[in-house]
Amino acid sequence: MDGAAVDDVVQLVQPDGTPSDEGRYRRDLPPETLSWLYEQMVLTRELDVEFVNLQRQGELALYASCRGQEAAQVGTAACLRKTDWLFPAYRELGAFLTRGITPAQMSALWRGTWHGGLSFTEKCCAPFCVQIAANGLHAVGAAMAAQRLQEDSVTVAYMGDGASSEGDAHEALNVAAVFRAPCVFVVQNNQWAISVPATHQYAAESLAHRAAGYGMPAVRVDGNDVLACFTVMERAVQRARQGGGPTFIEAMTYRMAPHTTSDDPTRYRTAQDVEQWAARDPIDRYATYLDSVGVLTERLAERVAGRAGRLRAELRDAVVGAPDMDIADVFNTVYHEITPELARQRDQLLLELGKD
Ligand SMILES: Cc1ncc(C[n+]2csc(CCOP(=O)(O)OP(=O)(O)O)c2C)c(N)n1
Ligand SMILES: [Mg+2]
Repeated sequence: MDGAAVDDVVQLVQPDGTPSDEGRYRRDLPPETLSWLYEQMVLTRELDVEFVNLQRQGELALYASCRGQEAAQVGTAACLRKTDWLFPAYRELGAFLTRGITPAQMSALWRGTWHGGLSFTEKCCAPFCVQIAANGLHAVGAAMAAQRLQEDSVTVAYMGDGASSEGDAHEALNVAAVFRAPCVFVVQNNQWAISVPATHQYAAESLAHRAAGYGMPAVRVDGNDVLACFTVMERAVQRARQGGGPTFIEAMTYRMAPHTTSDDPTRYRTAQDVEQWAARDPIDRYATYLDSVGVLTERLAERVAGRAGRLRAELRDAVVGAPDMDIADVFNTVYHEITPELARQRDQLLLELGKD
């Protein structure tokens, strides 16, 4: 990618909130965009806290927190067009929110009242993909479809460091590069795949170094620096839109929370490790920077706090007391038209449940 050397990690704002001397990606964004990025990150953090609370109160079956990854997710989703397609995994709350997916839509999967987030497609976002790396293939397929239809939309595959070791990731990356698919791979290297450290995922110098083998440009970015994520992504998206093919972005970040609410990370990582990353918090850093450039006013902080409160309440209202799903939908929505075998299984279950 122009100007980027895979050995560098692109950073525009340092952990203490002061600008870095990075010249290749520097970009003057208008104050509205700067404050919008801040708002999206804070809303993501607040909503994430509410999700965890709801799970702890027994209202959700499970939840996978994105705490610490707000910049990587918001920054990469914020520079897209509404017609560009997102192919998330399961931890992309910041990307979902930036795309306009509602708390009610996001929460239904975690509560088990609806599956996969089929309604996300109205916003050009694929449903959650828990099968790690499978969404990479979907993203490349969709990108190739756009290419053949001569649309200029771009697709984005979100993956983790762990997902990048899967066979599906290899196939997706290879096919994307060979056919110059307009797809950007955003690999959030959050240092962990459940309890497996990222260092066990690659023998290369970094995940991004692998891209050379596919013939694909790669860039490593500070995933806790929202401005760096935004500008690196903007350039990759532009390249894909202009027919230049895919890009591999490795966003260096950290999963601050447990893998999911069922996990206990104290069994495999040290408090010191977590503290070191806490000092690089993406929101604190950006707030310091915004303050120094006069964008973080009291008015903005109040507006964001007000919105956060309303969004948390919206999530809670959508979750608490939500009716159970119609179990027949598990079968009815597999294909456009249900097959005779699935219909037989559905009817048998309904009979057993006394719901026929
Ligand atoms: C194909 C497949 N194999 C195994 C799993 C079990 N699993 C769920 S999450 C996970 C780790 C994923 O780590 P990473 O890709 O780094 O994403 P992160 O959870 O860190 O966001 C695994 C192995 C799965 N969901 N899908
Ligand atoms: Mg990971």
